[in-house]
Order: sequence, then structure tokens, then C-alpha cells
Amino acid sequence: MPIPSCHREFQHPIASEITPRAVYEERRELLRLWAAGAAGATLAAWAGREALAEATRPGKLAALPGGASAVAGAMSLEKPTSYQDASTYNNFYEFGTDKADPARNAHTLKTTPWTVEVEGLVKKPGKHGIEDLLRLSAQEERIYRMRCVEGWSMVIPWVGYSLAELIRRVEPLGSAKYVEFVTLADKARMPGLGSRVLDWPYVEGLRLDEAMHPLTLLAFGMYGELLPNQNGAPVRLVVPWKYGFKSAKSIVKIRFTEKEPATAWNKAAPQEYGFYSNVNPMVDHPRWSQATERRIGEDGLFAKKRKSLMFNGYEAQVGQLYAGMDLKKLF
Ligand SMILES: Nc1nc2c(c(=O)[nH]1)N[C@H]1C(S)=C(S)[C@@H](COP(=O)(O)O)O[C@H]1N2
Ligand SMILES: [Mo]
Repeated sequence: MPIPSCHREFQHPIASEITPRAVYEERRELLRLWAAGAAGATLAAWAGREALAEATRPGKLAALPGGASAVAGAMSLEKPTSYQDASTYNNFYEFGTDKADPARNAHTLKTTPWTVEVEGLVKKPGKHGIEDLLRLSAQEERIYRMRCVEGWSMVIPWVGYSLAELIRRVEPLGSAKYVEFVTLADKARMPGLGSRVLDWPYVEGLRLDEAMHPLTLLAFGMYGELLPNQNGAPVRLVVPWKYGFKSAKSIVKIRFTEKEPATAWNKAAPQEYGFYSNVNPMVDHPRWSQATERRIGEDGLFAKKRKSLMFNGYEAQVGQLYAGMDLKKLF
């Protein structure tokens, strides 16, 4: 199947056409680029957003191999947000609380070597190098809407595969009910950790069935390329029907638990950020409405906002997960 290429100038090869050896070589090269990619960012730190977006772009010439997702609903028909906006307007508090901070500061993040440790209630705990994770499954492109709790949204072509693929391999025990995601907290490289705004490390969590849902993505790239640091390199979560903060960046640990994990935003302000955090236009944040959103790059600051959709438009796919739950209480 040809890859829709409206939003970029190149075509990447379809996974089935590549020999495993070639895939391996290519991914080694990608990892090398990842390691080197941040070098230009310092130079561009005082340049404009366009230069910064380009300088922090790790896989400029190299695309991640992958085809379009076969998961129903995973390919949005909406126009993707520009790469520049998606890579320079970010929340990644480890690098500062301003939306421009991550693109300016995340060049200090060291993404190789990188391991993700799986622990807790599983038959097969262990450490997974980022190279192994990249090879675990064929990457797919998924164009998802992302909706921040602050009221803005983007449409981003992510590259990754269903987190369920990793979960099945580690064989959760019957007692595992939740999955906790722990992200990197490196004081030496993350200037934001000096701030007390959150309790570090940044932790997120999902119920096991949410984590197993095929729309939940373990993402390594975006726009057909490796993730730039500011978007959560080398591996992050994308949970498209929840507010953006559930999509933890730069994950180092995945823990299977019986109890609901204590998450960073819930700990910081429990009355404002619940565990579920499903996009829900009917349930307002205590300090602002969630009924509308501003699409980054499309609407001017004073342009009319869009109506937010239940579960961010993924109700048909995920609504069943919440059947019978009071979503006003379990917000
Ligand atoms: N580790 C970590 N992950 C994080 C955050 C963060 O501050 N730290 N911010 C979250 C928030 S609030 C949003 S909206 C999304 C933004 O992802 P993006 O920059 O790729 O759009 O990342 C989420 N993941
Ligand atoms: Mo967010």
C-alpha cells in the first residue's frame, strides 16, 4: 500500500520489502543519527523556530521503515500540523515550562545508549535496549490528533507500533491491573528538574486494558523520522484519546502493578488532573472549559475555536473501555 505523502517529500519503504538484515543496518544508522542529531541544536539555540526545528531534527535524511497502520481509526484524514509547530511548541517540563523551552533545551538529552526496564507483575521482566525495542515489530505510521489539557491540539503522524506487542511478550500476570510508565529524570541533563512544579520523575499510568488497546502506541518517530528530543526521544507513549500529559516522553521503565499508579499531574493537583484524563468536552477543568480547542498552526490566536470531540474523536474505538463508568467522577 502506498504511504500517503501529502505531508512530506519522501516515501519510506514498506516493511515487508526490506530484509531483516537491511532493517537492522538501517536502524543502526538511525541510532547513530539520533546520537549525533542534537549537536546542531546548541548553535541554533538563538536562531528562529524554523532553524531550531531543522537543527534538532535527528533523522533528516533517514526515514524509519514502516507502512500505514491497519488499525481502524489510526489514520486521521485531517491535515497534519507542520513539522515546525509539532517540534517547537511542546510540553516537556524536564526542559522547562515554556512551550518553546523543550526545543531550545532538550539537546542535552542523551538518547543512546537507552534501556527500558520492564518490571513488576509480569512473567518476563527484564531490560530492553532501544535497538531491540525498535526491532520488536514493524513500524507503522499513525496519524493521530493530540489534545493538550490546556486547550490546544495538533495532528501528528507518529511512527511506532501498538504497545500491546511489547505487553504480550512480557506476559503480564493475572494480578496485573495497571501499567506505570516512568520517564527519565537526569538532573545533569534536564534543567527543569530544578523546579518543584512536579514530583520527578514524571510518571504516568494506564489501566491494563487501555494499555493493551491497539490505538495505544509506543512511538519512536514522527513524520516518518526519528523523534526529536523535545518530542520524547527515544521512545514515548501516544494515547490519542486522552489529554496529552498521559503520553509520557522518554520512558525508562514500564511497571505492571495491581494498584492504580500515582501519576505526576494527579499528585501535583488531584482536583484538576484525574487518573483517566480522557478527552471529554462535557467535563471541564476546574479553571477552564474543555468544550473547545485551538488547532495549532491553523487558527489564529483570535480565530474561532473547534468543538472538542468525546475521546478526542476516538469514541467508536475506545468508548467500550469506559462502559458504565461515571466519567464526571472518574475524570
Ligand atoms: N516526561 C514527560 N512527558 C510528557 C510531558 C512532560 O512534561 N514530561 N508533557 C506531556 C504533555 S502535557 C503533553 S501535551 C505532551 C506533548 O507532547 P508533544 O510535545 O510531542 O506534542 O507530552 C506529555 N508528555
Ligand atoms: Mo499537555
